[in-house]
Amino acid sequence: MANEKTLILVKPDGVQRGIAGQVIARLEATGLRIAGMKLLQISDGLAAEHYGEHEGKPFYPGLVSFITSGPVVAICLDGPNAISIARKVMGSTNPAEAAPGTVRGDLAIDIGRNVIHGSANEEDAAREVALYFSDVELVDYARAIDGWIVE
Ligand code: DAT
Ligand code: MG
Repeated sequence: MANEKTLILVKPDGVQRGIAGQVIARLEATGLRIAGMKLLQISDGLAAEHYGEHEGKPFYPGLVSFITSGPVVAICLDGPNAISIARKVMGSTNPAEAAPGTVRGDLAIDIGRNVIHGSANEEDAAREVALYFSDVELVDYARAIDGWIVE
């Protein structure tokens, strides 16, 4: 099992709606470990760095204005297959197609207000974690319960 770190954002809609705790609880309940977490307001510059791959697409201006419209909760999750496990908990990008039981399937209805971001692959995860967290903000620690989560 590959140990990975991934970057999660509870987007401004999730914070404004008061469901950040629910989203975090679903991720925590997988057994993945929270390595870093903070509330911040994303600047235009950080939004452009984060979503550079989408620059030029029709939805890009709306995406940047949305992600900078209020605070987000940034979380770094750590554990075996953290990237794909977090993506599974998130559900498909479009909430209308996201499976029940996923964050987007259960808590959202619009692709432009889909509550959560999660890194898509190892390269994105490394880049995105470094965008939001410095080394000292990422904590490596053991949990007494770890042996009940990973064999
Ligand atoms: P994901 O967030 O699932 O990784 P993505 O990287 O393709 O999806 O897109 C980033 C965000 O941009 C996505 O969460 C919502 C928005 N978005 C993507 N496609 C869109 C579209 N066709 N219309 C409006 N917003 C879109
Ligand atoms: Mg993406």
